[in-house]
Amino acid sequence: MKEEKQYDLKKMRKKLQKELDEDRYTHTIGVMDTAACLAMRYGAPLNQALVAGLLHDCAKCVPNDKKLKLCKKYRIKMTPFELNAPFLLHAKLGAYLAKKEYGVEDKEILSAIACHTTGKPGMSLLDKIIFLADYIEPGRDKAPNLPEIRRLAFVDLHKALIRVLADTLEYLYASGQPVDPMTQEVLDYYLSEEESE
Ligand code: DGI
Ligand code: FE
Ligand code: FE
Repeated sequence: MKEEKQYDLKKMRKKLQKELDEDRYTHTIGVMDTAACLAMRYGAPLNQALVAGLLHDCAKCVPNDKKLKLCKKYRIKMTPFELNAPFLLHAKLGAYLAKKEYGVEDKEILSAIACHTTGKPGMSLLDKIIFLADYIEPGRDKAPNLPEIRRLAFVDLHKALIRVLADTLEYLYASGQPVDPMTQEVLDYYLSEEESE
């Protein structure tokens, strides 16, 4: 078996704490711990889950105009939707910063960070773990059905993923927020995957 790369999590945490406000940092630690639990449950590499969980929101506290500026500067591909909803860019920009500022080269970790907000079709196990951990970490309290989804996440990862995608879309439509076509595409992808099983 390939040996897992050891990251200096303590050093990463220190650096990250300077970039995030207190609530976001607390959320981040919740995601890191929850991702580790899910990795234990589903047999994903623990170190990847810890690092991806820790860094998934590393670009969250960058002001939106600066997110756009940095994405342009670093030639990160932006969709027309993201240009109008730059808060979504914290995921892609976060993956870039994880590499540039925190020295993470692992493409699987960078992918999980990049797709943690909308998801993407064909997510890896690690992508799914970070996506779910972000939604169910202990500090979250606003989403509906949290107790059920928290339980489901440890029983059936796939079903939990579909619930989170469906609930997120329902919330966005109900509250009149614009929906990234990617968010809808991902739910459709996983629903059709379920049908073909
Ligand atoms: O960064 P976090 O707050 O931890 O969580 P996140 O990265 O999942 O971002 C959360 C928000 O992103 C949540 O309120 C739902 C929202 N979101 C996901 N897909 C879309 C979206 N918001 C809009 N407007 N459109 C989307 O398609
Ligand atoms: Fe996020
Ligand atoms: Fe988050």
